[in-house]
Amino acid sequence: MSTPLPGFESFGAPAAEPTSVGSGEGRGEQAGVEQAVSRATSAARREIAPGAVHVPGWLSLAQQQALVVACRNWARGPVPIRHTKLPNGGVMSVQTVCLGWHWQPYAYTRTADDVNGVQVAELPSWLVELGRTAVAAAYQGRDPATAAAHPSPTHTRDTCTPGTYTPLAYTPDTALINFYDAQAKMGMHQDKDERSNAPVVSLSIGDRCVFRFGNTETRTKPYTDVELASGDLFVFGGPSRFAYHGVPKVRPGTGSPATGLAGGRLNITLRMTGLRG
Ligand SMILES: O=C(O)CCC(=O)C(=O)O
Repeated sequence: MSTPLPGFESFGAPAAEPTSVGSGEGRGEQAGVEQAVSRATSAARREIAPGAVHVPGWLSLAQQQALVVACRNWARGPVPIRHTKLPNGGVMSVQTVCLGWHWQPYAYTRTADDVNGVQVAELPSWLVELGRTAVAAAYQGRDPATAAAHPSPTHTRDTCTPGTYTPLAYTPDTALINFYDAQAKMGMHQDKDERSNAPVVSLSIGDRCVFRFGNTETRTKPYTDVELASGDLFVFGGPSRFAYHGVPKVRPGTGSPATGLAGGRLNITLRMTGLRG
């Protein structure tokens, strides 16, 4: 197993892996979903753009703690967390580890050919379930502003036809786990290596950040700067699925060590790749 990167140690101390974070306080899956949806109803849920929803404080502290533990374990292997190399020779300041499918610019593979050639860890069913709950909470059971439907993972953004969106059909098959130290940032980009237009679910833990959410045409204005704090959920789908977005700034020292994260920011995005094999 390789040595963790500098900054990763501030990710916290090792602990046992959770079996589930999807059901909140352990009262069963349905109770967990209802609880998470109603938390979203009572929270200041805000639609940033059609199909792009910010739900502050959506994850409970226990869920954040469990996710930190799980992410720390995944960061160790089988594919260790690393700074992704870009085709232009640059290196991303964010450190990333993937589940289900490995992302490297600009494709998904099962093995991490740019790291150690090993197959990435599976995406656990509890994380799939959490993603499903997140989509239900963000959209409150409604079609995300006439979003294009994605009835099955085999439908691509090119073949999808508009229709009714059902959060239950949401079955993410990859997670990108990003760790930001105080200096890390992410430039404006589109998530467009997936062959599905299913929403992207984003969970934040640790330091606050400025999350810049833009438009589908250009990296520049108009955009909205959203403060993402620990426990926040952000879902973008429908007309916003291919909007440019990025993280221009992390606010060091603004997270609570109670999450298990001594410093930095953890972001987990769940996606449907639409890939097979
Ligand atoms: O860290 C974030 O909030 C955004 C992450 C992101 O844009 C990505 O992984 O593509």
